[in-house]
Amino acid sequence: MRFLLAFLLASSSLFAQNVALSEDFSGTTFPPPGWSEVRLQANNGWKRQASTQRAWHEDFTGGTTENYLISPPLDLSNFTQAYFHFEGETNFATYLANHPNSVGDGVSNIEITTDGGVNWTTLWTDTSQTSGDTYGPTLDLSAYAGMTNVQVAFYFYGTYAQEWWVDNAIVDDVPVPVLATATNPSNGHPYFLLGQSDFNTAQAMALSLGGNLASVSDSSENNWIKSTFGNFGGTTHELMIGLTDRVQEGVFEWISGEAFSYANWAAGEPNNNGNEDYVKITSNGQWNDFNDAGGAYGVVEISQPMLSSTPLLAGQLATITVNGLRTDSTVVFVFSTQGAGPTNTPYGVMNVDPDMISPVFPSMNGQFNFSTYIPSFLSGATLYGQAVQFNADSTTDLSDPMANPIQ
Ligand SMILES: [Ca+2]
Ligand SMILES: [Ca+2]
Ligand SMILES: [Ca+2]
Ligand SMILES: [Ca+2]
Repeated sequence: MRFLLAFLLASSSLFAQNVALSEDFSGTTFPPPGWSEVRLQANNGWKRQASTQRAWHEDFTGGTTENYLISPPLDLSNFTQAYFHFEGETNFATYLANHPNSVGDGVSNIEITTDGGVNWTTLWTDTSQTSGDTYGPTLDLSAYAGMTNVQVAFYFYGTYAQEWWVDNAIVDDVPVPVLATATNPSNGHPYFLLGQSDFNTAQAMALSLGGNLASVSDSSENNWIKSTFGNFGGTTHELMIGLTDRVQEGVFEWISGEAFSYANWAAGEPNNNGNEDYVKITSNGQWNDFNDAGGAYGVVEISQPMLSSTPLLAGQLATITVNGLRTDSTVVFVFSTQGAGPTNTPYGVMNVDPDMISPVFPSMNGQFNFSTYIPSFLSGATLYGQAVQFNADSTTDLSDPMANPIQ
């Protein structure tokens, strides 16, 4: 059975992620445009620390200080779920009121309002035990999805107080944010830096982006990842890669399935100290196995294009998406309802029995998608498909074949 897919609409976007707020405090204006500060007690206040490019509330010994650093009003009306991510560091933790050895009355909160600051709800409070603690929590704002005029704030209170740095305040609709993206010129692969999370959360996000946590196959790739993402935002980050020995202790495997050969362990590592089954690139580029309970910055690598579709319903529109495309490539799709192939085509041996080859589309920013009408007479058939990426260096990459039922 032959049919033509009608290419009704082609569009591209870098992420499926919707972002309502993204502030890295790299601009010299403070508070940043749209942000505001409310000083309930006149003493001291929020400022920007230029050396670390973060928002900063110093400790203060001259009395009581109480200040809100407040985001612009956020429109979450198109969100069905929402999350607030930020990064923080606490100094003088014993001045927090809830510290077990507290010597102060300090409070550091994340608070939220929907009425311009008349009423605030506390979402998170700083429970740091140790000075110099860094953390990267994700707070579920899904109760506020669908609303407008949502504002989040960093609230600081204290007398002889703690010191607090905050950075990378993001409101989006994914449980771990994408902080940065870059393409490695030596292999053409797109990479993404994720916010802090455990391994499984980061890998789930990697899959949704069309890739895996990164597989590092040589020193060139290791050095590129370290130099590209290791100092993101002006602060040093250790980077979680896709290597784990959680299946069998001491047997490390790439989560992508690539063969494990290259390694760059630091002296004495991996030591499985306690139980360490995940791996991060440390500040000098060498690797350490670690326990992911505290979260880490994951690095995602997209090694080949991935083809997917929304549910295929006869007589309705469906959206077909290719993720993981190089920015220098063009792409074609081959489709069939006749079988899985293999078949020789002008584009190589395809795992479809082709009766339709799409026009050549440019790939843009790693992802390409289009909508197509599924004729009603195809109900019960299977749509076989595969994408071919043509790279500027004359190489080609085939996506995994798709075989999706038409309902
Ligand atoms: Ca920053
Ligand atoms: Ca790789
Ligand atoms: Ca281990
Ligand atoms: Ca270790």
